[in-house]
Amino acid sequence: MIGQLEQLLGQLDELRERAIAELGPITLLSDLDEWDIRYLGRNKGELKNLSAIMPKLSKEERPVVGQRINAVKSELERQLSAKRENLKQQEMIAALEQERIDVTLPGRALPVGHMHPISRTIREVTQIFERMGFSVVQGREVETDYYNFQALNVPADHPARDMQDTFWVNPGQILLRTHTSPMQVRTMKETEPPVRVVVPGKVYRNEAVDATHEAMFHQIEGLLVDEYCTMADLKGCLERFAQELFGIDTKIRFRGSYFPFTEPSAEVDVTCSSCHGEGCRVCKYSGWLEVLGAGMVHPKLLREVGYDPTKYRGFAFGMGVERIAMLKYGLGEIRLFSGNDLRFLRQF
Ligand code: FA5
Repeated sequence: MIGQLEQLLGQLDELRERAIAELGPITLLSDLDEWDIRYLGRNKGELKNLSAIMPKLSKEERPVVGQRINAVKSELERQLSAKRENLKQQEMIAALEQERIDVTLPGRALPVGHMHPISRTIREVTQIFERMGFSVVQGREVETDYYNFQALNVPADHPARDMQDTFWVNPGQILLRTHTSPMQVRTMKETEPPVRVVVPGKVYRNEAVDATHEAMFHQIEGLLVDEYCTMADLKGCLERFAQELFGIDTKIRFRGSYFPFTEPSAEVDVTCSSCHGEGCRVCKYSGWLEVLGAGMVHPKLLREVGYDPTKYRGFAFGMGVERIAMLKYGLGEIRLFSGNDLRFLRQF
């Protein structure tokens, strides 16, 4: 029996030596798991197999073997956990080394976009009017014949329709708005006076495109209705606008004109911002540039929307944003704005 005990203890020592010797060269956590199962596994681990002999031992031998088994087990578990810790550490160091960020490298510059010159002009213009107490409202690009023409005092057979060639969606009924003026009628129908709005947006005209004409362009409509409102207020308001946008020494000039929805009507010129009124190529040596159409709201419109024309008066104006931007940036070609040429756009 003594011989069997000695042999068993010897086997335990041998197992311990072998396990520790195998543990040393392991470099992968997956191999470590295999080692764990082989020696310390609960079902078929080598230590478990040797423990199976316990019931066959005598009462005296059992504690001796039991203690040795426990000692070997604790030793192996301790070594396993130390090795696991060590491998994890090494893996982390390797990962850190591989993913190292060199904070001294110069950054990669990302291309930064900016606002389109037309959006910028719209923002500048509307902000000027906002400072004067106007609110900004948006209209619709697809309009009815009623709002685009009829309600603006342009009946079906009116020659003024020829002034704005129309893209029809449904001929005679639905169209792409030819100006932002339909919003005069819509706004007045929706609100009680006093009214003070500006309306920026796209408009469409079926006309030949050239250096100063586009088939799709932007307008900004202005409308003010109140009990006391005169042509002098319109003039003061537009003069203030022109001076804020083009410079304090800018002057404006009214020339008599005709729009069916204003009476009286005017074309408004500003002193050329290129030559300050001296005369140059941009203003065709006149010193003046036309920027918008304007006038006092026609009493027919006031009646149409249910306002009392004996109590209320209003003024309205409509400007072409592209034309304003051309003046502001000294450009002679309107098509540059819609050409999407980055060499042009990057200059703003
Ligand atoms: C109108 O569209 C009127 N609704 C303006 C108005 C509003 C008058 C309120 C009175 C009261 P007109 O067709 O002139 O008017 O156009 C106004 C501005 O739009 C012009 O002064 C010009 O700056 C611009 N414009 C007109 N046609 C074109 C075009 N094809 N391409 C670019 N800009 C244009």
